[in-house]
Amino acid sequence: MVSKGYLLATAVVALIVTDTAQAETIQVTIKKLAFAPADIHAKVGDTVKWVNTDPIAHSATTKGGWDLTIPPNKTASEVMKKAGEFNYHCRFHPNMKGHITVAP
Ligand SMILES: [Cu+2]
Repeated sequence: MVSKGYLLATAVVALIVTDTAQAETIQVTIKKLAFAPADIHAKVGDTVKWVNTDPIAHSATTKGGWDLTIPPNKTASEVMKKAGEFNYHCRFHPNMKGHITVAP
């Protein structure tokens, strides 16, 4: 006889597994001193991955938050932990700007 408690626990585990499987990686390419796309949408738990195709280093920097240096021809990733609207820029090239909307 399978208890109701067991069935509930199984359902909860299934939900968690499904949720994890939905986390996505969103790629932003850095090319010729620009983030492309410059405006992206993510959910909490998603990873944003910057791919630097330039021969020089860049960063993805947000005030009071993450600050990633992305060396030439390398990548850097950050998991989005907070919902909200985030402007970011490149520390080395203040004209390089991006925006991320993170849904809960
Ligand atoms: Cu830069």
